[in-house]
Amino acid sequence: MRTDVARPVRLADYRPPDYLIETVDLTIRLEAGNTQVSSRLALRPNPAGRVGAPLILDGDGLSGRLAAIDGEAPPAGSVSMSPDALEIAHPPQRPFTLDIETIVDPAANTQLMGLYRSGSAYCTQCEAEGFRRITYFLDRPDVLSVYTTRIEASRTEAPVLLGNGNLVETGDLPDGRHFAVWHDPHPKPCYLFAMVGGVLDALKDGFVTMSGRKVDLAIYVEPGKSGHALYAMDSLKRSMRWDEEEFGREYDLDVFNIVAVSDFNMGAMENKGLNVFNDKYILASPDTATDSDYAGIETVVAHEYFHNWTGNRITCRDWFQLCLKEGLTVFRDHEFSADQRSRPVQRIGAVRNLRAAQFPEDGGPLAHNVRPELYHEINNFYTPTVYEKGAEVIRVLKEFIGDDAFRRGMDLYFERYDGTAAIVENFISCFADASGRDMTQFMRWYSQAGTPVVKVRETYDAAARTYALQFEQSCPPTPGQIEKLPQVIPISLGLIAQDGTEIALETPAADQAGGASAEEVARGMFDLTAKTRTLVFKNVAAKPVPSLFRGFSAPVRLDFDSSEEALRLSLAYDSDNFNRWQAAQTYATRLMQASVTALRNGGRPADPAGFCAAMTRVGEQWRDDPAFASLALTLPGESDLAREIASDVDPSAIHDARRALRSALGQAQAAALTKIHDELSTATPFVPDAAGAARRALRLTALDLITAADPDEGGMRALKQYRSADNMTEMFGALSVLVLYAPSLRDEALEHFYKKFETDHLVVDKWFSLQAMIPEAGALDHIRALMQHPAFSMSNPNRMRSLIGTFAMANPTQFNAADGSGYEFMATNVLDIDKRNAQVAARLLVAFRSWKGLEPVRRAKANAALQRIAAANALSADVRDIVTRSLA
Ligand code: 0A1
Ligand code: ZN
Repeated sequence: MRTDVARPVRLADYRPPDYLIETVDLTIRLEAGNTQVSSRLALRPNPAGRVGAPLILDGDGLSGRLAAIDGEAPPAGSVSMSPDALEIAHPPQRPFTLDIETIVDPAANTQLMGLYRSGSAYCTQCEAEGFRRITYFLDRPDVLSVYTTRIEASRTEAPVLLGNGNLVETGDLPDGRHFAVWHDPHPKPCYLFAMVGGVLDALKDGFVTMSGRKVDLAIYVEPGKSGHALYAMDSLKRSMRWDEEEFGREYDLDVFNIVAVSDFNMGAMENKGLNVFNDKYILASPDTATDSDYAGIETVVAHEYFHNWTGNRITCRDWFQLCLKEGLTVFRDHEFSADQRSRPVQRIGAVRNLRAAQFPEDGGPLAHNVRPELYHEINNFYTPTVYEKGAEVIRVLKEFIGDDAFRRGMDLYFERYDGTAAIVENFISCFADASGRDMTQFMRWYSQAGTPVVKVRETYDAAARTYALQFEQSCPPTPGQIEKLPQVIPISLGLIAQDGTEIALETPAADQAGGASAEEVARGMFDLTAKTRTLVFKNVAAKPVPSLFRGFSAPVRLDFDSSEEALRLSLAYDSDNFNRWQAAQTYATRLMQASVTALRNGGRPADPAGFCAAMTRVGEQWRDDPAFASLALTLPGESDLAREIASDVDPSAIHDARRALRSALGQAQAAALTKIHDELSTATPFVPDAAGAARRALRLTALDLITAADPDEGGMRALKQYRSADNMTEMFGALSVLVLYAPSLRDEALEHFYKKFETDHLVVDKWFSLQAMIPEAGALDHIRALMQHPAFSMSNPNRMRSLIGTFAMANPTQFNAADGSGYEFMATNVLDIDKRNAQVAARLLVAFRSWKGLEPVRRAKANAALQRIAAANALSADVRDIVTRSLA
């Protein structure tokens, strides 16, 4: 294991490599405890590098030897070798070859980086720095090489042998062994290398590209499961078509293979022509996967496929540029999902996720720029900020310059930088050129951490019939960044009249006070670039209700004191569905915040009557848009509320406040909710499309609220639904209600569910995670008991995340138990897991990211748990980095 790297890596220190590697010829002889890797590298000095510099190849825990330089044994003393580096002090200053032999042990690789075993397969994971665990190499993304990979293995142990690129040769070897040779003609960095060998079944299909080329598609899965890959295959073909139609991007190899494995640190990996997936994002059938699992598969398959252009054809110069591929690719997968499903529903989901995962990061000790400038451990920068905020920044860019200039800029980017390792400035320069706009200020989105706040004040002048909106932006300090400068914030807005109609926007001309450009007015999109801006709207007959940041046009917090009446009007009439939903959320948040304060002072929850009345219309009109009704009727979560409260947070008061409002809403809407639950029960065959998912989501929302109001009635309905369900969405939804809110029915239901699905590991993960969420005092004891369950494993990332991760991230009252037991439990487990899998341990530790906002008693306990981790010996670089930054 690599332990703490004392020296941080800084963007400012970037230097081009001194040597380049043109071709890589690998022979990998697979054997569980003893895999031999022979690598022939064709190198040459880099004209942009230092002349005569030593050549230092990266390694990580390797053992092996340098067999030859230019085919000859290296002169004695010319080479030094350690597990972490191979150094040649005076390499030839002309093209030369190196032959390197290493031996690795895939069976003992518990970090799941480099070459490892998962189930019946050997597989690899090289991003970010895993290739150096296979062989010595210039393991940095700006060294692009053409790879040829020969894989040898026992035919029974690994009948399937896969590599990057196209298959060029296969054949038999003595002793029951065989081989396959793969060649990838596209130069790539080593983090995109992959190989797989194993006993796998395949689902095969084909795709004809826009220029008429035929591509063989295959998804490899554990034996017997190929029927569960149909939806992933369908998603892949739709992604390939969409990228052609929307971005003009065509696939560039004869084959595209996906392999699903059950041991994987992250979601999936975009290795060239050979994506490797956590099987959770591939395997689905109606009776084992929920609608949200299906949506996850569609998104992740698309994401990895889209990387072929944004990530692989154009890669990153260095890891500081990670958002160049990740933010852009998330933006592309969001757009894809919006086109495949419902745009507002997708947008609401993405914003919920941003607020739940990225806002807390940006508001706590782990805050960092979308493009960081320093890291100790790059694995810890695969964050919601780089991914989700990175995607929002692309959306801001598109709004700022408009759709046409955005598309022209993308075309320019592909044209100029194809085949290169680029930086964010390269990317942005294409949009500057395409739009003619100065992007200097826009770049602050990459260099300033923290969530900007936009404060808005309104003034209506009845006599002048004018309505003014005054905007003021600010950004809170974040670690190492106290002063912030104004950013480019596009504000999409509309005005709603008291009768619910949309008011046509009219402003003075751009050069007058309160004015705006004709283009801004036409688009309803106004740029806030200075610290403040005032917009004046003319011919406004009566005070309107503003609809601000429609579609969440910028990743900011809005600070605007709208009246309850305005929120009701917006909820009922806003032409922007996102803001209709937002109105319900804002309304509920305010009420619950008032309740939290009251409850902590020994009082009673705030009066919910106005809110409940406003929601009546939503409940009654569910047929118009079941997806919207379901989203609007779902109250903000406990962590949403904690984030809004931000300091002196008391998770148990938050839980009680939310429970009170859920139950009041359930009571007020009882009639409509039971109607919804009854009417939507008519069994329709399960189709995992947006319309079906919306109906099922609404039915579950109704069941949840019915249960909140009347646990007996809810429990009865849930039991009936559980028994009659013909798909996992309805079954697991019902089970969730039974487990979380009907203690007397819980055990029997859990036992039944486990028996029914014990052979399906993805369903068993759900079973563990549901129990980790029980918001009751005994939760932790129950979790400890579950860790002794035969199906639990401390080596499978999904299993650890389903039980331990869910507890920390989705059981706020118990993780934050006032006695500190939840924190201590996490500390113990993080330390234990860190010995085997540093990445998983570090990610679990991120659960403490908001500890500084807790009320004093919990805060002290969380601090103690973090200090205990920090004091431990032999921490991985991953955990050391997170714990140090968390405590700073
Ligand atoms: N590039 C992948 C994410 C990824 C990163 C690191 C990994 O190592 C364990 C695995 C996957 C993506 O964005 O999908
Ligand atoms: Zn990605």
